Amino acid sequence: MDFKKQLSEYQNLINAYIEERFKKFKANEKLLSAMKYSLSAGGKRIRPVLLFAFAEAFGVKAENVLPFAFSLECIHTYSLIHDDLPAMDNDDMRRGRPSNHKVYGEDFAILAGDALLNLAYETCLSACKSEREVSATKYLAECAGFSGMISGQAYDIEWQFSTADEKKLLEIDRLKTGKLLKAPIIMAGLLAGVKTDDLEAIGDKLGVIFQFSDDLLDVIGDNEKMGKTLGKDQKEGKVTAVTVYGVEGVKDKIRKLERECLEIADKYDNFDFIKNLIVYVSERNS
Ligand code: GRG
Repeated sequence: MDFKKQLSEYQNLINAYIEERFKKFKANEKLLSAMKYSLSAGGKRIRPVLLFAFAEAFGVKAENVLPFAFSLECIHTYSLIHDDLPAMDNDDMRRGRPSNHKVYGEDFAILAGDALLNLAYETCLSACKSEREVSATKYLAECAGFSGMISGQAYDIEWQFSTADEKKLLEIDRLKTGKLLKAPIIMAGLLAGVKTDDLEAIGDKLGVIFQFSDDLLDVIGDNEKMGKTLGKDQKEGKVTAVTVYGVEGVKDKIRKLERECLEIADKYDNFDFIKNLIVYVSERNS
């Protein structure tokens, strides 16, 4: 199937699942509305798509990993809601709309994030049928938790305005963005009972590509396509891949990592969609 068509099929699959789940929830109306506001605001759904793509390449149907895809998107969305808060990155726009706290207030934005995080694990645990699902859930918790994404956010807050330092930059990126990007790839392997160093390598490299592209797009991207305020990192003097390597330097690094990922993917006969996805992530403009 054509790449764009398959991509939108995967995006539609997760979007429909989100809609279905929310129809059944009963809770405080404003809280549910705040949760749904951010979760349904669009977004590329790259983490669910990565999970579907790798799971299907290993013979597990996308439909069968939906609860895990949903949980990844819930955790990602909670991190964006909390990251946009005035106490964190203080962003007014996200996914092309006013940030959660701008619409629902800081109190409900915090609660919506907390609720999405809990919903993620509730969903994973309800889908645990064997040791495979338990391992995937545990892996997700490690990636999102105190030694993963949250640690990355903590280092980012501590180091963001220190002098441009490649080692610190790579550590922030590996944890803050990389962990949740790598999670679906390894989770797909765990759910399918496949473990290879190749998945680790693609996951690590794709995480760096993703954050470097984000830093690049903050400088050369289009506000409308990105759906958030650009140029903020530079204006605030934040250390990013662009301050460390320069615009052309970052582009070179992304191209090199993209080639390395494609070389690994080439070893597998049925990785055509995955190869296109690697190119899509590496050359994205939103
Ligand atoms: C608050 C615990 C906590 C963590 C926040 C991920 C994160 C940590 C903050 C987000 C800051 C940020 C913009 C990071 C750059 C990479 C990134 C995660 C971009 C947004 O992800 P996309 O491009 O967004 O997948 P969409 O909207 O397409 O889902």
